[in-house]
Amino acid sequence: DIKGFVFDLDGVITDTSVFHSQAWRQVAEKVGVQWDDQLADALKGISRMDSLNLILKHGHRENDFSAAEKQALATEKNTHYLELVDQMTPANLLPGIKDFLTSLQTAGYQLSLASASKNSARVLAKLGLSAVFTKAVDPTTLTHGKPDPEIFRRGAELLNLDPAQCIGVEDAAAGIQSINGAGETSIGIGDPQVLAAADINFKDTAELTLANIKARMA
Ligand code: G16
Ligand code: MG
Repeated sequence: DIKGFVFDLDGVITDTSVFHSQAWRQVAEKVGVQWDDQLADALKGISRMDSLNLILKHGHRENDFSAAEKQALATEKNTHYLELVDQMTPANLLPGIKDFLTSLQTAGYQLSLASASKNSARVLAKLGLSAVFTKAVDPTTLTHGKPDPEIFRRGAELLNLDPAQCIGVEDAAAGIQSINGAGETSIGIGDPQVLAAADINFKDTAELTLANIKARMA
């Protein structure tokens, strides 16, 4: 029986992926790496430094920067990203998310957060969700990021639940892989072709309701 939900943040609860992309694009173009949608998709759910490495590789510039230079580029991205985050309000919640979270709490499900973002506490506060997600995996304590199962396994542990008792919700292919590897039921939000590995697919967050989930699990 399902007793808990482990949520990704960016792209599921709010669309910070647009802000991440905007901030990364500026850095990519500054170092002469051409931006495209496929690159933007590949960065979803990936840690900050892994994202930078992927961008540099995409432009065949992976050997052109020292560790210190890379750190400076990552910091520059984050500064720009936080300027965008600080303009967020509860209006930035994706469609249906507020009602879905309330319905889960009312039905007695436990909730935790499995976001790769070091800024998730700040984003949650902006969205008015700090009290809803009192349990969040600290990404700085992870050995491996998504697609490794560690982060979603830890999300279940925070709830004192077995992974089989949890549903993980994700918008990124790397995240679905992490949920599946952890042994949880995976819900993919977005393009079902990109998220073909998910147990259940919804095209957007408006479809995310307990009734729809139960219908798909039956
Ligand atoms: C998110 C985003 C990623 C981002 C990562 C790290 O993961 O999807 O694109 O690179 O967080 O973010 P930060 O630079 O804020 O630490 P998730 O797991 O919430 O989708
Ligand atoms: Mg995400």
